Amino acid sequence: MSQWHILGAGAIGSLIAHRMMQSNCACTLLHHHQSSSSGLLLDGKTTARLPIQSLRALAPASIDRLLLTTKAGQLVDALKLALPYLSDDAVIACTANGLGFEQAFSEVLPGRSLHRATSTAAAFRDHDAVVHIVSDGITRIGLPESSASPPTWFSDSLAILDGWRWESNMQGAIGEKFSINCVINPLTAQLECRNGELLQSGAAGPELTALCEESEPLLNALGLWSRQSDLLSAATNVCQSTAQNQSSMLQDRLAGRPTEIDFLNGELLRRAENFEFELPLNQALVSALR
Ligand code: KPL
Repeated sequence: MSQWHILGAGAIGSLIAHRMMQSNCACTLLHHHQSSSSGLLLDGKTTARLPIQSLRALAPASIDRLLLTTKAGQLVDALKLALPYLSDDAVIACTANGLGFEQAFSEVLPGRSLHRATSTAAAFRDHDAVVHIVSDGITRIGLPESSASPPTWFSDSLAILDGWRWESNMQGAIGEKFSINCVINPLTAQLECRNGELLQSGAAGPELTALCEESEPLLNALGLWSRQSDLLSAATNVCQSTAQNQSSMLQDRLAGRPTEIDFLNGELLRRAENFEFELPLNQALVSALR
């Protein structure tokens, strides 16, 4: 079994590295800082110390499997830093939310595939940089441009982890996650509320209802939201099942980090240019959160 290298020691990267290490799945958590260090992680009542190696300490061409766990905005820069350490046929995957970085990826690595992973895992990093695991959720990984069956590198490593599934319709999974993230994340970031606070007496509140009504026709036209159920019911279900969570965009905003708005509603507005939809709520959210 070859080794996974996880680049990005934030909440999701630390969670995945921790689970791999617990499952004896060979893995190294990396950051791009000069020297190696360690991070603290709270898994229920158990505290773990995670070794974090410096990317620069690796030998050239020594990465066979790279999982980029940075946010969308840092993904291409992280990939560029990792380039000298990638073997010729390295598998590359990322967990970032959103769309719109595919072109930049292809410019850095022409002709190579970027596997995508979408996750319902919830974890956050507190003010003291301690990562807290809230839930492992389900993580689907696959190749957007093909419906290939699980490759060996999935079956012999990631498949061992609880909640990891190979997704043969990754394009659909990305569109679904993108649509949900476009309606929940910016509202929670703007209103500074937990996901459950977008609901009123268990049903969708006015902001969530209005944003779903505005966005769904465009998401449908773009082929991104193709589920039978309407977007509002699906978003309401996610808010119910993740009621206590702070969305990733709210976490970024509260921590003063750049948000993923450009890769969510910003990208939606870019893709809307050929259509005639009125999108005032999306426009206002992008201006407020950019
Ligand atoms: O994916 C999420 C995120 O916060 O990015 C949701 C589904 C909204 C859960 O918080």
